[in-house]
Amino acid sequence: NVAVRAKRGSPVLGNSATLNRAIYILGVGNLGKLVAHSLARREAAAPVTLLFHRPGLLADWEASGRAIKCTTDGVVDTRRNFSVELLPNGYGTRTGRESGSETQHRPPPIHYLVVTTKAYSTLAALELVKDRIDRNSTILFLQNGIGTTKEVSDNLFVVPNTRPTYLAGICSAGVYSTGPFSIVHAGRGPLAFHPESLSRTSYMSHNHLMQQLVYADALDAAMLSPASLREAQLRKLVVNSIINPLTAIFNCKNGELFADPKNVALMSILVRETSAIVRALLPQKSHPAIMDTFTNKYLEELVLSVAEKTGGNTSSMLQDVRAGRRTEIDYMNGYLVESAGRLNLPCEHNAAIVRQVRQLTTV
Ligand code: KPL
Repeated sequence: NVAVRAKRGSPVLGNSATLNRAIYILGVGNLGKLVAHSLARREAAAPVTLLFHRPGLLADWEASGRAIKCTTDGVVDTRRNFSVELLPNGYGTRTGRESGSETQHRPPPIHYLVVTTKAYSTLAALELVKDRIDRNSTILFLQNGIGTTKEVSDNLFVVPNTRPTYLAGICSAGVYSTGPFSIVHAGRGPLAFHPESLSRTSYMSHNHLMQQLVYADALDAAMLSPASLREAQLRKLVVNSIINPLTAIFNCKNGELFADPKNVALMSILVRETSAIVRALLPQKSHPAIMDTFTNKYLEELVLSVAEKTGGNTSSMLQDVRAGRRTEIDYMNGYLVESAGRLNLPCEHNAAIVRQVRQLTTV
């Protein structure tokens, strides 16, 4: 693998102003909490600020003793070194009156941001902080599915040379919640990222966020080459586009899905259609060893093994359906259908899955 991993303990580059800049976390679900906690547990941790998009989170935060508790292999680790910020619906918090006129606090700029919201909330969430982000900022997108960075560029940071540096990332860690700010890190899984565009701040040696991520041991973070990241994203897309909607449709845990041979047969049909689409989305001239990881057989085995390893999980899509939330189907099978349309490839099965999942929710 072409992972470029910074050596543990190598000197942290950057001046003290850079090192004191906070890393903001937008989307404090399970993954957001894991990233925040992992960054905060380092000895020389960078300041971490949690961005709350609703007052209820602030109440939960207070009730949790203003701490994130993370349990790994039965060992509980509680961290309190966070700042929190409640995002208002527009910026400027009233602080008082001066000479009869109201003064406003300008919220600080955001240099480093990790976005762990649901894929479909990305735009709305980033809209709240976009005025604090500029071309010197770096945003790591860590979400299920594919398509959010394009959406953000098309709608928020429209002018290419004023855009922040985007890090496209994926994370396979298994995390579940045991309380509002209490998580269990149940399965270690790598966090892989790569800058989507090249700018000065895209280089690991210039980028404080990238360095902090790779130094956070619990994250197993590494920068991959663009091709390797794309391959990993597409493999994860195949897994998510099968396990997530099928568990939502059949209303079962991941480990129960393939106990029924009918579902195994359905999975094979979906893998056949999906693998043809993702193979066409792979970087051109992918190495034959990589192509071997996109065969129907390999992908079927991958789906079965993830379903088994995460057997006790309720998939994120089934959780969304049960909670009456919107699902991420548009960024999973929806992305496949859209790509197949462009590439002139068959996608009737994925299209049917998209329709079925949409019918499960009213939002
Ligand atoms: O990523 C997942 C999800 O639920 O979104 C899987 C791998 C299916 C584990 O539950």
